[in-house]
Amino acid sequence: MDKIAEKDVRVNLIGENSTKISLPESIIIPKGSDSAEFSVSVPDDIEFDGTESITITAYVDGWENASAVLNVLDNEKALLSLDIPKEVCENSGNALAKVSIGGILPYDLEILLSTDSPLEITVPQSVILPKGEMSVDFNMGILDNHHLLTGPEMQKDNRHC
Ligand SMILES: [Ca+2]
Ligand SMILES: [Ca+2]
Repeated sequence: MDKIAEKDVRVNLIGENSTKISLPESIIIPKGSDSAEFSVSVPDDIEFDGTESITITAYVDGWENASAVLNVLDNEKALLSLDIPKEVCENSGNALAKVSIGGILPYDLEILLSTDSPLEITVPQSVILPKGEMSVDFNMGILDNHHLLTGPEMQKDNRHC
């Protein structure tokens, strides 16, 4: 306010997007004061939703409204993580694997997969992570190549199934 309140003044507050922030419905500017503080709480969600600009409006009946914009930044990180068994037997046929993201998306996400040993392990070219999900399972094919390691490779790791 540009002058001191002569009596308590109730100021109504409206946030444009009530799912991103919550704030008191109203605050009181006490008599003899020209301002009052209020706090805005910002819940942590799990959606990849980017920065949202939220207009907060303060109004008192018969007065001119005041508005200000608050930018709420997203804290979800664009990271993938992959869960696969640490070891599998050559003849085990297949193994379950899982790829996860650190939040949820409002659309299906195609995740591309590849392996550097296509003669030993096959993976689908891609998997679809459905919207709203944080992970998707897929099968890795484990191929039996009938090769026996010899020489230095044999000494490096000679465990068997
Ligand atoms: Ca979050
Ligand atoms: Ca978010």
